[in-house]
Amino acid sequence: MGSDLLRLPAEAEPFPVTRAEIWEVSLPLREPFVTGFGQTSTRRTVLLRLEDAEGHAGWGEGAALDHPFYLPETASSTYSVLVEHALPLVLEARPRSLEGVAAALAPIRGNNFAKMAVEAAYLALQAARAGVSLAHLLGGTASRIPVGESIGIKASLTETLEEVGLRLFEGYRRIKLKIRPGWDAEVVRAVRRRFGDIPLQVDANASYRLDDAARLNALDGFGLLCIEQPLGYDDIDGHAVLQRRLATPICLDESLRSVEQTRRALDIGACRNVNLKPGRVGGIVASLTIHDECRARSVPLWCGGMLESGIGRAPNIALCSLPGFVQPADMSPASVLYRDDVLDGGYEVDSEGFITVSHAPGLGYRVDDEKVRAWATRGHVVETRTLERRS
Ligand code: OSB
Ligand code: MG
Repeated sequence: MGSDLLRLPAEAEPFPVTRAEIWEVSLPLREPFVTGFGQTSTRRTVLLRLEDAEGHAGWGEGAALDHPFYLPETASSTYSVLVEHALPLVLEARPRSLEGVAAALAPIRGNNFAKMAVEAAYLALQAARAGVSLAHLLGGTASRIPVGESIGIKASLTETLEEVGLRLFEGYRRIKLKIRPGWDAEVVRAVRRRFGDIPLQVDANASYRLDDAARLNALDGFGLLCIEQPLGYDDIDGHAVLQRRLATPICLDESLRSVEQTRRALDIGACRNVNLKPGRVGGIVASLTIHDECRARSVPLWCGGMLESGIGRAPNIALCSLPGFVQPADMSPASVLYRDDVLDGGYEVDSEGFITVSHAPGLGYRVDDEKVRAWATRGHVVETRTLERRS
């Protein structure tokens, strides 16, 4: 299991956690994010903080959305699974490695965002203890990663063109337009007319049916990098049929929730391009395996986003420094999505459209604990030394 790139010591100390905090926080989204699955207007997310006896801390995020319209998991289900199952399992198993954490969580079916929170917090804690960065632990090599913007469905073409123009001016290296039946060829045509041959792709978030193939064929003439998740969230086979009828590469997002599903989709030609979200596939170990698989097959791989807080984006940026990530990531900084972030400082996108990979130890960014507490809608603390629990 896992990748030979991982630089964690194979036999570290058994799970060195003396205190764990789970927080559900409500982030101040600047504007509702509209997609083929509907509108996301509030952004609760779940944060996990693991602390060791020396006071080192590691943060992770379980970035399911507030609602079950993207995938079945929600912020609420992630919170309960973490409190009731995921955290107790790792505290009981006391794994000594990231692979051990993944193995301890394996009895939990699905609930991938909750698993990612635990793996990410564990990795950040180990990085803090070793005084190294997440990118170093993962064996990343790139010092900066290219970024694209994912632009939600707007009230008008004018608003869309304004936002595309702004992001291109700021340096973003690729534009992704959210589409759905009725908001597709027209918006793509308008963007091509105004901005010419820019790197452009679309994301349908499972809002089409195979019967709409003609409608999707209309997009073939625009030279798109890919069409992301046109069909049902669970429909790998349908995408294989559709891909044979489309010239544009299909990229899967919702349908790839495990290593096995990713292999199957690639084996049967359901996609030619992979959007990897570590939370969607159940963690960092699964992400490393998918990375290696895509690299071995020369499949273009890129990192998607879940409108995470900076805590959730940090391990994703570190992963993007691995050589298999060849296309820009959906990784707009918190300053674009939120009025404020739980990170103190965080990261920005430079004028050439890159994020500099953090080489600071641990998570790589300073978490503002006061903001976490101020935005918390609920929390759960476990002190493992005394086994005292309170809610
Ligand atoms: O389909 O890629 C998606 C956000 C939430 C849920 C699903 C998706 C998205 C995005 C936003 O496209 C990308 C980002 O986090 O910046
Ligand atoms: Mg998507």
